[in-house]
Amino acid sequence: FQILEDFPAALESHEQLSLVFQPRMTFVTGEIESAEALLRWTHPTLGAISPAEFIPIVEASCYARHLTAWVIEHAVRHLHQWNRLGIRLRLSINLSAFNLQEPDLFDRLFLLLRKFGVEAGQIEFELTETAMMKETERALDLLHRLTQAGIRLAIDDFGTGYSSLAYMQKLPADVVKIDRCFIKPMIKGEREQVLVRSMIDLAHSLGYQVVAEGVESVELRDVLQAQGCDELQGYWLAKPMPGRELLDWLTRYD
Ligand code: G
Ligand code: G
Ligand code: MN
Ligand code: NA
Repeated sequence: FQILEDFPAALESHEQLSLVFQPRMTFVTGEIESAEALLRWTHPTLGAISPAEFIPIVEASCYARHLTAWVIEHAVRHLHQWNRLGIRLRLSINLSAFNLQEPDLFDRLFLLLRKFGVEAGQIEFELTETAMMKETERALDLLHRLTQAGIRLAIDDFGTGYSSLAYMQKLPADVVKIDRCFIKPMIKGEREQVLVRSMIDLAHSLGYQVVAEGVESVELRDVLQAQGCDELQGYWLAKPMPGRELLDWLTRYD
């Protein structure tokens, strides 16, 4: 089995690829305002293939733009359905550095938004620091056009990549997602907590909202709330789930 040989068929099939959604909670209100869309691949003979395995391979290939186009289209279709049910959510979509080089990503996105009656503010793109720092004129230009058009940008896996603080100041992002490798160790002690508190303060002072990723316990939730973190995502709140389950989950959550 070779990922790049089988992926084109997955793109064409209506059964193999799917999205799951992991909700995000706002601390001050307790409300669920957004969810992260995550891609899943169920191979016809091999079953579930780990995204950590196939996504990096597909992303480094000529299918990177097809993968992202598939995810964006299906995310927008879900938002359209939920809007019609009166459920207003924002979806976070992961992009890779390669996607920032696509000349038509912006136009295709806005065609879809118009077609499905979804507002720009209902879309957030997540990019790792390293992807954002691939500072080509074209990438920066796209990021600026997206934010000016009302799309939100999040810096994903914050703290794990190549981050230049000088450069961070220039990025047109709205949100910083602190990577779960900083969150989990906070149960160990003071130093680990001070580190995260400093990251939150730094992000706030640069004007970003802060999301903590990988929150798995109520103890961590309490510490992060006391530290002034804005939003939380993680197994303590909910695991990623299919769209139908998310609707049931939201009803129970209310
Ligand atoms: O879904 P899971 O948490 O197992 O994801 C594993 C990795 O795959 C994460 O780094 C996540 O960001 C990435 N990932 C999941 N879905 C997508 C997607 O639609 N596009 C891209 N580029 N990455 C994704
Ligand atoms: O790189 P990115 O942040 O996009 O990765 C998202 C991945 O993190 C998804 O694969 C999701 O399944 C995983 N994830 C989400 N919440 C938790 C959590 O609380 N603990 C762990 N270990 N993984 C999580
Ligand atoms: Mn992400
Ligand atoms: Na992340």
